[in-house]
Amino acid sequence: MRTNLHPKFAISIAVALSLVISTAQGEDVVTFASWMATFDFTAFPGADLSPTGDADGDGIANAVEFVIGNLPNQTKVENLPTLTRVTNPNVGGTVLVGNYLKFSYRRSDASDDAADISLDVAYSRTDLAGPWSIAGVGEDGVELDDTPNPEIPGVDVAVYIPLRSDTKFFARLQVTVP
Ligand SMILES: [Ca+2]
Ligand SMILES: [Ca+2]
Repeated sequence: MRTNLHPKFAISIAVALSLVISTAQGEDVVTFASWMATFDFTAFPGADLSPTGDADGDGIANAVEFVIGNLPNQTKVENLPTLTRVTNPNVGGTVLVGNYLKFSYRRSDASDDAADISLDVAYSRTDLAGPWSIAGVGEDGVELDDTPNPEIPGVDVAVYIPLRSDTKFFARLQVTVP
């Protein structure tokens, strides 16, 4: 997805979803697998129920559906992260002076509780191929805000990354599952 938000500045932005598989093992009761087990997949015989699988064929991997509060057995493209350009954003009562890229995504409480799901926001000022930086609050001027979203239930997270002399900017949500 690439959108020219402000042609005057010729900023091009892109949002991507990526999935990283690691060998770490979680021990909490809530896991990706236990979440998947709560859904009926009879409408999708032979569906790939793994974290990287896309059981309902909507292009969103099962683990990402978990994170953003979507349904892994409903073929619907919705609630994807967004990236917008903002100026002097008010973040939790503090005005951040200057131009920022605001990366917004949904985080379900269930996925936050799951021991085997971790999440990073990564961004690149260079290219979709990277190098990617992991957004950390207070690092590189990055700030974060979140507000409850009872619909998921979970939170809507906004990550603010200062815009420098960038002509391109890319951000992505990285979901890591064992
Ligand atoms: Ca899917
Ligand atoms: Ca879905």
